Amino acid sequence: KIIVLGSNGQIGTELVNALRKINGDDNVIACDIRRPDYDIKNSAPFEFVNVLEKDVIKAVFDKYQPTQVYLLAALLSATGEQNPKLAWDLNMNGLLNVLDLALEFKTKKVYWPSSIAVFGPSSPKDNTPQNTIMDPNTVYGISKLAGERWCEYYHEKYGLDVRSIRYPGLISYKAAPGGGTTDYAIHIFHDALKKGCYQSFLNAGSELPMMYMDDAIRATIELMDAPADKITVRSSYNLAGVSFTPEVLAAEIRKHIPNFELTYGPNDPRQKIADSWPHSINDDYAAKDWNWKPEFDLEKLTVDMLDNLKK
Ligand code: VAH
Repeated sequence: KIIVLGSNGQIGTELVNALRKINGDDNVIACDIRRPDYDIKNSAPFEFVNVLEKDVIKAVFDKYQPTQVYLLAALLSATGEQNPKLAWDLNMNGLLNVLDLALEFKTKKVYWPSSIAVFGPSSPKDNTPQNTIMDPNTVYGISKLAGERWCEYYHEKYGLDVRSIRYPGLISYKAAPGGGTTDYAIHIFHDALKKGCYQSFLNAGSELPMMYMDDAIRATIELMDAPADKITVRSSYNLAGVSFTPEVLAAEIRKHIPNFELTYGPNDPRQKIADSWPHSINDDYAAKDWNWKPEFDLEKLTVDMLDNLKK
């Protein structure tokens, strides 16, 4: 059995589908604090779980005896800044609860997502290496960096097989993103189709590392399927997809919606967050250790987003 905590979120929604296709519906237990938008009585297994309530997670572990656990419940960068203590509590104690239970129940593999938000103003901006200066200045980034250290610690000290990826900003059409700095790259597609224009909260030239959700899900499953002795990074793997600015994304959208207009809003707190992050990521370790290769470039992801949102 596989447990997915945070199953209703932007990543969880698609990861649960992908894992169910591979492992069968009943073998993947979706868990979230919120009710999903489908009928849970007649669906594949769903459990209400708040990752801060260890006894509740423990009851779920006890019921299903999972071989794998994915912990996706978290507060993202922009929401985290509005409630720093809650972000720290949820992102950190949620992780520690799951790591402890995975040890107790001898869970074979644990997955936990990190983010390129672990980098900060002093990190190199271009082709940011796996190992470099890391001085995140958002509570989200601080919690992800601390979480990476804990993952490596549980691996070194207790032999727990925990694996992680530093996701770039993720672009998808199925579930809404939850309060991140990279969310503009999703809203822009919705508004382009609906209104023909979009007001960006980031500047024209804000280049950020991004990735299409299909690539992110495939990367996650490929990392989890890789033989343990190939995994040389036990904190979290750098992963690169495609890097672009709002301006460049708008130009790509205009190839399909020629009159699309992009304007820029008044100064937004998310600009400062974006300014502290890398422009592009070096993912040589992922390529070497488990053959990572992205499939979606800007052209391909733009076509796929527009096609699917039109439906
Ligand atoms: C955020 N999407 O914007 C997240 C992310 C790379 C950024 O982790 O907060």
